[in-house]
Amino acid sequence: MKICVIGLGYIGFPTACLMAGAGHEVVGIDVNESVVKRLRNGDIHITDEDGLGELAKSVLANGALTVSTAPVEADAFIICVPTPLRAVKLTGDAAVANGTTALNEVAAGREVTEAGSSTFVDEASHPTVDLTYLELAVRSVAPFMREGNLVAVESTVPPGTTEQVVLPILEEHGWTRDDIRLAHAPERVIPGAIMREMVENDRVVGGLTPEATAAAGELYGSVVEGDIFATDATTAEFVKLIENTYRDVNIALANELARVAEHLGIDVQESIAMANRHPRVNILHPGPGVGGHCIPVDPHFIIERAPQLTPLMQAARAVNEGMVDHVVNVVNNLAREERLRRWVILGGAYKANVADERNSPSFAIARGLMSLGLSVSIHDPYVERFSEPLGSVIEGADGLLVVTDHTLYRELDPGLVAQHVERRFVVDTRLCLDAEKWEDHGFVVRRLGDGRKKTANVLL
Ligand code: SAJ
Repeated sequence: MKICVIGLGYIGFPTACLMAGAGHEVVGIDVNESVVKRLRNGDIHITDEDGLGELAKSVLANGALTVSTAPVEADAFIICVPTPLRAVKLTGDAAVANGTTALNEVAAGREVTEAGSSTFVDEASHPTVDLTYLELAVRSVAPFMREGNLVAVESTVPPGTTEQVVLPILEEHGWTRDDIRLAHAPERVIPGAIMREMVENDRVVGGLTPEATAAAGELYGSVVEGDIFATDATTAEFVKLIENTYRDVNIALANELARVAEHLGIDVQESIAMANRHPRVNILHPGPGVGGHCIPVDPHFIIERAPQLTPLMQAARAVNEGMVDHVVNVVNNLAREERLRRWVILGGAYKANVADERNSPSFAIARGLMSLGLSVSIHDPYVERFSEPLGSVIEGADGLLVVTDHTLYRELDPGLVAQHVERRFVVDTRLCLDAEKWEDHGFVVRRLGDGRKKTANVLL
């Protein structure tokens, strides 16, 4: 089968490689000319996913995967472009509009205002999906389509988007839902283990017609070893969103418990570990906030469709976003008490052992600390611009703040660190350091959610 994959990012590129490795003829499309140029030279632009580099090099070398900046005719089009958030200012009637209205307004190109990822949901302003890239992608492939072609939308979208936004664009080009195959086929792979999960995970596919669902199931069946579950497009969209929303709410519970534990003089890590020994309890880990391009974003795609019906999801978002301020306060209080001016944040990536820094809490924390007059540097072995040798970055530091639990930091030798720093203070927001070991080397260790030590004045 000839497949055109639109968008060669963290999802589209591995998908293109796997499809090419499975014997399909694949053309990968990206509007970013430098990515296309690099790939044409065999230079793989995503370097932190095990197994991707080898496969990519081989399918590019044998011609199973070619890359271009413009679509070509194909049997199937897989769309993997970003669907970020932006805020729509709602006024008058629109302020009480339900999600359908908001979605349609965005789809119709209504004027919007830019918003950062940390926008709070309130009555006047809901962060909503920005479907610009998806719309452009669909418009770009429409002229290359033939009857019976499959369009599989992988991008995460609010429920109803495939039917209410994608289909109308194709209809403008003369297609109906019956003479093409249009489906939503959400990805659900975890960054850091994409190549394994893309093959092993179960998959949900939902078409606008039974024929579209079957066509999508057949396409993904050629690379997926997990089970493929068939449904309608809107359910498939919803399933994807509730997976990430479940995780966001669970992490918010852990974060709220961390703050309660600080207040009550309890250690949250020990408490959660014990509670999780119950056969039906699985509380996730507290931390400095929820980063990445999925979990902090996806709940908003449900919230925007049903703002009045989602107080729990909105509260979870606010709790997780509030962790940045909490960490800033903890560090600031400690810094004032102990006169610690020079801080080094360990970790710029949004989570352990990846290079992805999108929506990482590190930057919001760094900005918060700098606005309070502290000096801040960031180190990260995975993020090129922060990857100077750790020893030189922490040289003369007064305090270390662990924001990302990279294995390198978990395994740091406090004895070696002590040789570089000026003062021995460390704040661990990931609960990933062996506190006793660090204390043995003379460090004062502050751990998120640890209220047992007499640090309430510092932590609250
Ligand atoms: N985090 C915590 N505590 C935890 C787990 C995570 O604070 O216990 C933080 C992480 O540090 C990170 C953020 O949450 O900042 C998100 O990380 P993650 O590992 O939970 O998830 P992602 O964003 O890397 O990938 C998620 C996955 N979704 C689920 O596990 C339900 C993945 O399967 C999805 O495919 C992906 O979103 C996506 O593309 O939607």
